[in-house]
Amino acid sequence: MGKVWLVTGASRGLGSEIARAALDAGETVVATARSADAVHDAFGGEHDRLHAIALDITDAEAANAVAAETVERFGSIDVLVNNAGYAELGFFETFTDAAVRRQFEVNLFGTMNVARAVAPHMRARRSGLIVTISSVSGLVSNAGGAVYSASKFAIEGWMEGFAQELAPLGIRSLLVEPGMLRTDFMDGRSASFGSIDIPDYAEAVAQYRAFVDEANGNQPNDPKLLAARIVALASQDEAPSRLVFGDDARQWAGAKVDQLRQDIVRAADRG
Ligand code: NJP
Repeated sequence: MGKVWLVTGASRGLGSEIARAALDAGETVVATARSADAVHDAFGGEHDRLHAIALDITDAEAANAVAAETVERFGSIDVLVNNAGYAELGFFETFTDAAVRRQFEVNLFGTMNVARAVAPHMRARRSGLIVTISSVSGLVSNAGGAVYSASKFAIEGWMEGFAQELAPLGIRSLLVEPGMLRTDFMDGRSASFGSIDIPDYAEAVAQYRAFVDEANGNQPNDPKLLAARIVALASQDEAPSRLVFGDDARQWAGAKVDQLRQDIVRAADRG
């Protein structure tokens, strides 16, 4: 038996591609989403080394139960892929407080729930890899992405520190910052949009919605390629701790780094 992978958000998009790539590499995969049937549908039914379990990542007890069941059945969790997430898209003031909290409940606290459930099992074996699907929006924010970016910046800050706490215990971390991937991410099946009309933003919001509609289904990056990279990196002993994926992501992240460097130098010049 190869390694044991636990993947969240494996019913669609990047998560299902990662699960598929891991299966193709001979690994055992516990694939989760809010409905186990949705996972089975994504894989066209049963597969020897695929085990579908329902997990809403906002349910901490369910996350503990899935981690315990995985270890009991397969002996370990070697790779956790904390992938499940979605986007609240639109201008900040067009969101209710409840929508902003929902974004954090899933993207940040849900992701923490799963890490908290899995880390004790990895610590006990002094080994494991936690792959966290962040976003280039965890490094760079733009008009229309403030709420989503806030949740992904939070993931970056949390995971950057947590990774240093885990490293001495033999557990590695890979933070993944993709650019735009061709998944359901921008589709009404996944994304939510701000619901409050504010005339001051009306024109800019309409332009932003047109950009999202245009981009939906035409994103430049193939999730299969990213999934293959993640599976390849997981098999290396000296894998990098970050993967900025896609020309768009590398360009945005590079511009942000340049801007930060300039800001730091300018601030120093002013004493
Ligand atoms: O999106 P999509 P992606 N509990 O919508 C699951 C990040 N990212 O594959 O609805 C458990 O095709 C959902 O399952 P379900 C992004 O932020 C993307 O692109 O239950 N699962 C489905 O399997 C996210 O972290 C882009 O059937 C929950 C999956 O999440 C990751 O990539 C760019 C759930 C979403 O599939 C995967 O998103 C970027 C919950 N509460 C980062 N809520 C991009 N696509 O452009 C949702 O930089 N799911």
